[in-house]
Amino acid sequence: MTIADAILKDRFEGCLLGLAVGDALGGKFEAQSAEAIRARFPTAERLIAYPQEEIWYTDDTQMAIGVCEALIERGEIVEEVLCRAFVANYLPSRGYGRGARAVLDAMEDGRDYRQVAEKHFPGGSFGNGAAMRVAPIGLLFRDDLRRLWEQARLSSLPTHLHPLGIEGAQVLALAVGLCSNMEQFDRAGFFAELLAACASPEYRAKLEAAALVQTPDELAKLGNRIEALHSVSTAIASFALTPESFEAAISNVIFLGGDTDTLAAMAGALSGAYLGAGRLPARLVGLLESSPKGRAYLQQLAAQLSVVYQSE
Ligand code: F2R
Ligand code: MG
Ligand code: MG
Repeated sequence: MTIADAILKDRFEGCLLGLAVGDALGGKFEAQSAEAIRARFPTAERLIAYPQEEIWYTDDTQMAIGVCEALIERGEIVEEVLCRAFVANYLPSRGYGRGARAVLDAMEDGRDYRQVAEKHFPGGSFGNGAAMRVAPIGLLFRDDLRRLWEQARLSSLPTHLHPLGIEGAQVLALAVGLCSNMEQFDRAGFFAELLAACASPEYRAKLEAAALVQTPDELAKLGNRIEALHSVSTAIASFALTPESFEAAISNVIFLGGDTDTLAAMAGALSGAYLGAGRLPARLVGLLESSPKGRAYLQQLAAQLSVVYQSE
C-alpha cells in the first residue's frame, strides 16, 4: 500500500466513523433546546466527555450504511439495490422521520413505495434524511463532481422527491467530496465550489450566509431543524469554522439543540473526511456500539469503499 492509499483509507474511515460518532452523541440530545443542553454542559470538553458507556447511532448512520453497502455492491446507485439495503437495515426504533417510515414500511411490504414518497408529503419530502445518509457518495465520486451531484440525486429519490430535499443531499455530498480531497483547508475555495454548484436561490442564500459565519453563536441563524434547507448549511458552516477540530465541529452544532443527531452526523462526516480517522477522538470512537453493524463494520465498509474507489 502506498502512503496515498493509507491516507485515502484513513479519510474514508474518518468520514464514516465521524458520521456515526456525531450521530450517536447528538442523538442523546435530539429535540432538546439549546438552553437545556448548555445548562448541563457549559463547555465542549464537558459535552465530549459525557458518554461513559457504549453510544448508539440512529437512523442517520443506519441509512448511510445502506448507501455504502449499495455502492460497494454495484459501484454506483441502483435504486433497487439501495432500497433492498435500506429495508435489510431498517429498525424503526433508531428514530426515523414520519415520512421516511411510511416509505420504508411500503418498501418492506412490497407496496408501491414511490407512490407513498410522492403522496405522504405532497411534492415530496424536504426533510434532511437524504442529506444525512449521503456522505459515502461524496467519498466515492470525489474525483468526478458532476457524477457526484447526479449520484446524490439518485440516492435521494426513493424517499425524498422535493427539490430542496434532493439539493440538500447534493450539497452535502459535494462538501464531503471536497473535504476528502483537501490537504489544507481552503475556506474561500470550499465555499466558492459549493456556491458554483448549488442550483436554487434558497441554498445559495444559506451557503452565502454560511460562508460569513465567524463564531459558533452565528451558527444558530442558519437553522437547527429537521428540514434539509435548515440544517445542511449549518453543519457545513460548523465544520468550516473549526476544520482542525472534530470535537468543536460536532459540539458547536449539538449546542444549537433541535435536530442534534443529524447536525452532528453531517458535521462529523465532513470533519472526519478532512481529518481522517486518526484524528478523531479515540475515546468516543471506542465507545461506538459494538453491534454486528457497529464500529468494526463501519471500518470494514470504509476499507471496501476505498477499494471500489481505487478500481474505478
Ligand atoms: N425523525 C427523527 N427524530 C424523531 C424521532 C422520533 C421518535 N424517536 C420516534 O421513534 O418516533 N429523526 C430523523 O428524521 C430526520 C430525517 O427525516 P427524513 O428521513 O427526512 O424524514 P421525513 O419524514 O421525510 O422528513 C422529516 C420531517 O420533515 C418535515 N417535512 C418533510 N417534508 C415535508 C413537506 N413536504 N411538507 C411538510 N413537512 C415536511 C416533516 O415534519 C417530516 O416528518 C433526521 O433528523 C433523523 O435523525
Ligand atoms: Mg437520527
Ligand atoms: Mg435527526
